[in-house]
Amino acid sequence: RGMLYPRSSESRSLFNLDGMWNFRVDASPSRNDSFDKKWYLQPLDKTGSVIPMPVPSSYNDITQDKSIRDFVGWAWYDRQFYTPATWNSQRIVLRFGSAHYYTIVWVNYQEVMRHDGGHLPFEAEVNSYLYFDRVNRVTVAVNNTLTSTTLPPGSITYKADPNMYPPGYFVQDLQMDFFNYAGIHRHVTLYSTPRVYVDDITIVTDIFKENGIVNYTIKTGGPSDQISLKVEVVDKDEKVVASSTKNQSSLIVHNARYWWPYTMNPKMPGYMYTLRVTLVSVNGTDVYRQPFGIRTVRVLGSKLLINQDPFYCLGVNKHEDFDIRGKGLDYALIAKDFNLMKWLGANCFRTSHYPYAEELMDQADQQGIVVIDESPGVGIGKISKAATKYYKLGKLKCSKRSMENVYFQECQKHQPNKRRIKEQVKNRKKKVKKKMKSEFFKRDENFGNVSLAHHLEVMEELVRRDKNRPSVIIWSVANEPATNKPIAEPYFKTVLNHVRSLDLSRPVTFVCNQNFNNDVAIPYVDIILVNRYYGWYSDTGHTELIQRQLEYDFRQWHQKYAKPMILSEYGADTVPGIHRDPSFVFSEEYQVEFLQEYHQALDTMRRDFVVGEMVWNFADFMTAQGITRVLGNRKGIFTRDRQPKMSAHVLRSRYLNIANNTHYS
Ligand code: E9O
Repeated sequence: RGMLYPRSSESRSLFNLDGMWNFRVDASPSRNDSFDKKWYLQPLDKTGSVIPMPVPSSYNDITQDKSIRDFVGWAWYDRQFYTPATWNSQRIVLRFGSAHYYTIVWVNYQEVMRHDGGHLPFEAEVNSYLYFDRVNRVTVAVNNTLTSTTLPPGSITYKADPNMYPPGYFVQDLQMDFFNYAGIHRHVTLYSTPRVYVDDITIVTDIFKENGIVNYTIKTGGPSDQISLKVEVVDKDEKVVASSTKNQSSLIVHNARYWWPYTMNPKMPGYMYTLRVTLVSVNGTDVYRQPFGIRTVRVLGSKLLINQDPFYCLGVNKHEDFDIRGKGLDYALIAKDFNLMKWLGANCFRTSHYPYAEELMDQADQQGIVVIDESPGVGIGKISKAATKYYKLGKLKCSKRSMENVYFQECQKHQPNKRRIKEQVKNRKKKVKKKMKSEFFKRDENFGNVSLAHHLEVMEELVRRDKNRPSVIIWSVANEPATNKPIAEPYFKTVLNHVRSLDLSRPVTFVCNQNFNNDVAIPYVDIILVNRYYGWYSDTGHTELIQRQLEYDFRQWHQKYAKPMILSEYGADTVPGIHRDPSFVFSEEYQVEFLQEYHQALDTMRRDFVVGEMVWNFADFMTAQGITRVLGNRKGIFTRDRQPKMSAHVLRSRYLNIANNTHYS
């Protein structure tokens, strides 16, 4: 089945179910009362007291109730609606743009679908559940619990100590550095199509001299009537420039306008054609208009080429994150962020660390901004640094401090006895070793068959949704997985190759924060994306080391793999308004100096094998509560409310300067 974006046409109508829904969480100790008591068989307000909840929005920051903000478990929504009587003879589909994460949907108290995973759309035909002569009710239960087999993965820890915690007390541990916003995050749409309909369209383009080649495949759905097709490529002036009557063909567009990132073609960026598909059957006519662009992406040697020209990514990493609505779709925010990206001179963003709203992706297509499209595979198998180090060294150095401790304790009790001290140190080492070892293998379930199967499914859903977008130039299957573990190799080989089997027209990768000599999955990527934090998480404060360390690191990667590279993250937490000269961590001066050191290093490699740089992060964003995060992650070059820090001006002059001095053929 396809997952075309719902678009109105002469044969299709849309009816938006956004608005205020009834809402209530199941906070019962078992988190399962709602199912035991069958809330889905009655109006939600009959099960207890409900509150109004906006859709789309995360529910977390809407109320004054901490237990809703931090809720883990089933959240329930319902609302009523009427089905237009004129749709009676049509096929009617109920579609969710996304809900986080596991969702069950009922229409008129009958289950119509389930979906596993946030960030991606799901839909079902609902004709047989709908009334046309009275009111309908849609009920949604959505569960945000993250476990070892969800994407993103997480874990639930029960607190056993009865002196410290009440019975059944548990916490949700995250393996990601952003707030676990939940709810119905995107549009809920009821739409109609004819009974025989256009189900899916796949378009892959190529270029040959001044011509565009449009390879397409169309799938139809519904009763297998005799059908006839008309497939037309329509340009921006509504002119038909190529056409066919086949469900699969290769069309030539003479003198095609290529789709370009706006930095490569400021006069005509993001040129989009439409594939107009007209399906005629005895059941009526369906018309669907699929936007697309004519362009190619290729990795050649150490270069990344768009339409055969080298592309340098002047990028930002983003989040779907804003005050009050959390991860809820917000058109004003989308427009503002694209204006800020243009102001900055950015030509690329990564959908860190999950697929973004289709309405946002549309803007990337139309405005000529390139996208690295990432799955929700963030923090897979994530383990502590110490555990990694232990595994790598195969032995454990007992710290001087703990030796001193043993010695000190010994002295208290007896005359210092060398043999006994040695024994004690040995025992201590053994204990720590055991703990470290169990720590290292702790998250291995993230690489198990259940996780793998789900990851493959998610990649299928992502590719199905975004395959026709010219802006998407790279698929990223994960962020910072524990690819220093041997168990990660078969897992990532399978995921990466699976994506290639779905789409051969784009490079495939994951975003890596491991070392050039211990990463087991990098051999399977087309382009190497590395996150680095020299001068922040290591050698904190020592900006003078950044150039040396980054250059050494990147040259090693390149020597070993000879693939193009992107610095996919680098950044420093910065509190706006804090100034220090000389620079000091968290000050605006530090962020500026930090970025500039990275830029100097990048400039020695960017004409060579480095094909892009992406600052972490575009804007400050919310995280879980923790002692290293003061109201969230502050590595934004913009504040959470989208005002520039000093660093934004610095990055802007760099990006504009590079874009203006890069000449494309
Ligand atoms: C992922 C992103 O979601 N990368 C993180 C970002 C951060 O600001 C986070 O928000 O923390 C950086 C990971 C860096 C790990 C470096 C460990 C080095 C220890 C010496």
